[in-house]
Order: sequence, then C-alpha cells, then structure tokens
Amino acid sequence: MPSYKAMAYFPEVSGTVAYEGPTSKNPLAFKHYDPNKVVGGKTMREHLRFTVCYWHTFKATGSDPFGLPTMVRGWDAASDPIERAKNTMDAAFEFFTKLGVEYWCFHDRDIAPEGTDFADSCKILQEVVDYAEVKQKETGVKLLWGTANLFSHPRYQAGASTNPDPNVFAYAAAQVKHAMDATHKLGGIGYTFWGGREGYDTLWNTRMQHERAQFARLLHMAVNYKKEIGFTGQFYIEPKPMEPTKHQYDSDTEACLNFLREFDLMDHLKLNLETNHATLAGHTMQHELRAAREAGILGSVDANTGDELIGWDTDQFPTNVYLTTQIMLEILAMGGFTTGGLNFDAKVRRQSIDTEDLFYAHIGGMDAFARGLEIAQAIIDDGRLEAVVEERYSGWSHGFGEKVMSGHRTFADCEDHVLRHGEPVRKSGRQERLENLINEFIL
Ligand code: XUL
Ligand code: CO
Repeated sequence: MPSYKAMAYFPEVSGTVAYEGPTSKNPLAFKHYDPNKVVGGKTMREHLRFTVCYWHTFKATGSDPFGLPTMVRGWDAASDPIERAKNTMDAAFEFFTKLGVEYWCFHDRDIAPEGTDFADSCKILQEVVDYAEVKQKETGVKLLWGTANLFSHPRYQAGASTNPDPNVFAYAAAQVKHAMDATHKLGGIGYTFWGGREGYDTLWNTRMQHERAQFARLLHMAVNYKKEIGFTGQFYIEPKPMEPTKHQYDSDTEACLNFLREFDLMDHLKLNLETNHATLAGHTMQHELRAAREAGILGSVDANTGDELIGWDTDQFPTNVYLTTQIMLEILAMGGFTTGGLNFDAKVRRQSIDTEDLFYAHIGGMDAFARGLEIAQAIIDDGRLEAVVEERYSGWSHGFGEKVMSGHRTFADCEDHVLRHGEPVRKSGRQERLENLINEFIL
C-alpha cells in the first residue's frame, strides 16, 4: 500500500475492498466480483476493466437545478484552488486503490481549475498532470481515457467546434491539444470526444450542415495532432441525443456511423457508448452496442443507467443484472475489450452524502457486472440461444439465399422463385421461449 498522506479521506475502508462471496453480509465487500476468478479463459479483472470517473465521483456536489450542493468533501476544504486540486488527486488515488480498480478517467477541467487566461490554465493543468503522474507510478493505476470539458464555460454557450464563431472553434481546438498532451503524458489508452454542446438549441439560428462539417474538421485536426506527438491511444466519440442542447449531432450509434463515414473518420474513431444516453435516444443499450459492434466500431462503455420515470440523464449506478448481462453478451461477442473498459460514468444520489456511499455505489456496479459477465459466458457456453438464431437465418447460407446475398439474383429471378415455391411457410420467432431461456441463467 502506498504511504502518502491521502490515506485519510476514506477512513471507512482500511486496506482494499475484499471479495467475501455471495453469503457475506458486509456492505463494504464484493459478493460477486472476484478479480482473479477465471471466466471463459480470462480473469474478471481482465474482462471488466473497471474505471472510476473523476467528474462524478470526486467533483459532484449533489446540486441539481432546484437545489444547492449537499455534499461536503474533505478534499474540497483548502481555499487555494491548486492545493484543492492536488488534495482531490490524493483522494482519488486513495479511492482507486482501496476499491481495487485499475483505471481512471477525467476531463481537463475536473483535475485542474481554469486559470486567469488560456496560458495560465495550461500551466495549472501541466502542474496537476505532473502530480497525477507520480500518483499513477505509486499505485499502478492507469488512465483509460482523458477528455476536454468543452461545455461548462460560458464561452461554449453556442457549442465548441460547432460554434458559429471561429474564435471559439480555435479556443476549443487549443484546449483539446492540451488535453491530448495531458492524456499522452499520463500514458492514456484512449481519448474521448463527447460533444457536450455540439448541437443546436433552435434551428432558427443554425446552419446544421456547416456545424457538422466544423465538428469533423476538429476531429481531423486531432487525428493529425495525434500523429505529430506520437499518441497511439484509441479515439472515441460518445453519442448522446440531447441535454444540454435540444439536439446533438452525434445523437446515437447510427448517427455517429453516418457522421464518421460522411467525413472519412471511420478509421480513426470508435464509439464509447453510455446506457443513459441510449435511453435518451429512445434505444436500449443492447441496440446501441449491437449496432456499433456489427459495424466494427464498438470501443468502450460508460456504465450507468437512467430512471424509467425521470426523463433526463440521471447517471445512476448500474445494478440491474438483466442489463449487465445484455452488455456483457455484446462485449464477449466482440471478443472482449481491447482499449476500452467499463467506466462508471455515474453519480451517487443527492442524499447519499457520505464518502462511504461512493464505495457502496461502485461495489454494487462491480458486483452487477461480475454477475452479468458470468451469466453471459454461461449463455454462450450453453449455445442454445445462438443455435436458435443460427437456424432462423440458415436459409441465407446456401442455395437461393446465398446467391441473393452474393449479388447473383435479380428481380426476375425472385419472381421465378416465387412462382416455383409458392407461399413461404411462416415460422415462430420464439420470443417468449428465448426470454425464458435467458431467465434460466439469470434466476
Ligand atoms: C455526459 C457524459 C460525459 C462524457 C465525457 O453526459 O457522459 O461525462 O462521458 O465528457
Ligand atoms: Co459519458
């Protein structure tokens, strides 16, 4: 265990959170996440690549549009902003270590406050990044991805790269440049672009296609800069349909696919998919993951969940095993994460004001994903689900179906086929049987 002074922000856990098994009654222990347990040839730790996000876990205050902050954190006590930033970094690495996660991620403005001007902000970021580098070395915790906050500051009120003013575009690009430098310095495995305000509030004042092309320009600049500095991490784009804007251009997997193809960016970005964003887009997370995986651009997951009755991005911790099973089935189907991981882009509720609540939240999410992984692997090993799907599409692998798919049949051939074979025989889709099959493994 590292011996730096920060081991004091989370006194409720001494040492690390332990795996105690399903019969344990200890709320500060894992019941299902056993990092060294092998599932389908890899350990749970290797499969799940759990990541703690800086913004919600250490910077969220519990404030909402109706109320003031509810959380008072020890690491926020210092009056000097840079001292506060370093104390927060101490707290963060203490938390990562005690929880036993291998990865973290951040926005530039989470770890370092904005300075008096751009150059001052860059200087402060540099100082805090140096501090983080020492912490990473001390603990072995790695950076899954970094990103730039291009949505909080008032200068970005009308968007960052999609702003009608090129001066704001320049500011955003310059900020991304430094956030990429910070990510590179910390050995980041990836870098994420979430278009916080890259959309519009009203079409009355908006040139939509121009703004989309601006966004693509910034991404191409980032691709070039990546080569320039020798950063080999994976770029991600993170779909979200709305909030804070009325409509965001990278609204869902399929819109992102269209955008990346239209602007020749398919080779350079993968998707970082978030469950609550899928819900806002009117999709299931399973749909979003499937669409990305089948297009070959599924990269990473922001693991959270929404509320079925509250229509905004509530960013709650995922506890639903049905959901985690669906997610892990898609991750296993793509052969597992390579650069990505399960990032808890989730925050504790406004009344969960104690630091121990941060542990309960992450422990619950990690246990839910550990079970999801085991169940998904069992479904795959069992093979019955896949066999039903295989049989359903079997007509396409030979004869007439195969010739259609390889482009060797015309309308006239289809007409001839119908005349010879008559009315197709309808078959059951077996939805209920398959739902029961999934529950066989979950219950
Ligand atoms: C916002 C969101 C972001 C991104 C990173 O809804 O998900 O926190 O994950 O900018
Ligand atoms: Co996110």
